[in-house]
Amino acid sequence: MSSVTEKLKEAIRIGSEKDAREMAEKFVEQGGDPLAAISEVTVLMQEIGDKFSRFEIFLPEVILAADAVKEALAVLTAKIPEEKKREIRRGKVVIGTVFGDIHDIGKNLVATMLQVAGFEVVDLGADVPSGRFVDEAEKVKADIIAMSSLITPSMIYQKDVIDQLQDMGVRSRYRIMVGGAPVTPQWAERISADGWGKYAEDAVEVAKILMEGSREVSGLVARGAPGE
Ligand code: B12
Repeated sequence: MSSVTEKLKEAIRIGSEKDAREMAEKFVEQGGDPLAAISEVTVLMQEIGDKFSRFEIFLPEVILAADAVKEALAVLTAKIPEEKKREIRRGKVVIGTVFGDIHDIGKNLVATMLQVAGFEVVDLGADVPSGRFVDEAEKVKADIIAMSSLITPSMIYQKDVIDQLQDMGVRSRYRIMVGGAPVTPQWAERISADGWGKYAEDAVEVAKILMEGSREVSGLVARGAPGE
C-alpha cells in the first residue's frame, strides 16, 4: 500500500494527471483509506509550494502538480465510505478564494477536509467577488463562511465580505473563518473574523469549535502555529 501512496505522490510531483488519477484509484481499490491519502497529499502540496518559494522548482511544475492533485482529490473524495463521514451534518460552509486571487489548491484541500469531517460544503471557487460570498451564504443559509487568500493584496477582500455582512445587519448569522499562507491570527482578529487556521486540519478543528460554540461570538478561535 505504501508503494502505491509513494507512486501517487510521485505522480503529483511530476504533474501527471493520468498517473495521479490511476494511482488514487489503485490506492482505494486496494482498500487504502482515502482520508490518509488526502492527508499525505495535503502535506505534499505544502512541500511543493515551499520548494517553489525557495526557487528549487519552477512554475510549470507547480501548475502541473496542482492539476494532478485535483484529479487525485476527485477520486479520493468520491471514495470516502459513507460510514466514515459523520452521521450528523455538522453545518453548512460556503467557501471560496477571495476576489483578485486565483490560488485554489489550499482552498480545495480545506473544502475536501471539511466535507470529510461531515460539513456540507458549497465551494464558490476562486477569485470570488465579495458580494457573491454574501449572496450565496444568504441563499443556502450557511453557518460558516470560509475565505482563503494567498496573496497579500487580496486579503482586504476578506474584510470587505465581513463589512458587507455588517452593513446588511446580518453579520451575527455567520461564523467567519479565514486562512491562507499570508493570513495571520492578528489579521483575523483585526477584521473581526471568528476563526483562523494554519492548515486544512486546523480549519476543520476551528469549524467544529465554531459550530459547537454559542451564537455569541467571543474572541478568535485560532489553531496552528502562526510562525511555523
Ligand atoms: C501554486 C502557486 C501559484 C499557482 C496557483 C495554482 C492554483 N490553482 O492555486 C499559480 C502559478 C497560478 C500562481 C499564481 C500567482 N501567484 Co502564486 N503561489 C503558488 C505557491 C507556490 C503555492 C501555493 C499553494 O498552493 N500552496 C500549497 C497549499 C496546500 O497551501 P496553501 O495554499 O497555503 O493552503 C493551506 C493553508 O494556507 C490553509 N488554508 C488555505 N486556505 C484557507 C482558508 C481557510 C478558511 C483556512 C482556515 C485555512 C486555509 O490550508 C491549506 C492546506 O493546508 C505560493 C508559494 C507558497 N509557498 O505558498 C505562491 C504565492 C502564493 N504566489 C504568489 C504570487 C505573487 C502569485 C501571482 C500574483 C504571481 C504573478 N505575478 O502573476 C499569481 C496570482 C495571480 C492572482 N491574481 O491570483 C506569492 C504571494 C505573495 C503575497 N503574499 O502576496 C506567493 C507566496 C509566492 C511568493 N513567494 O512570492 N501561484
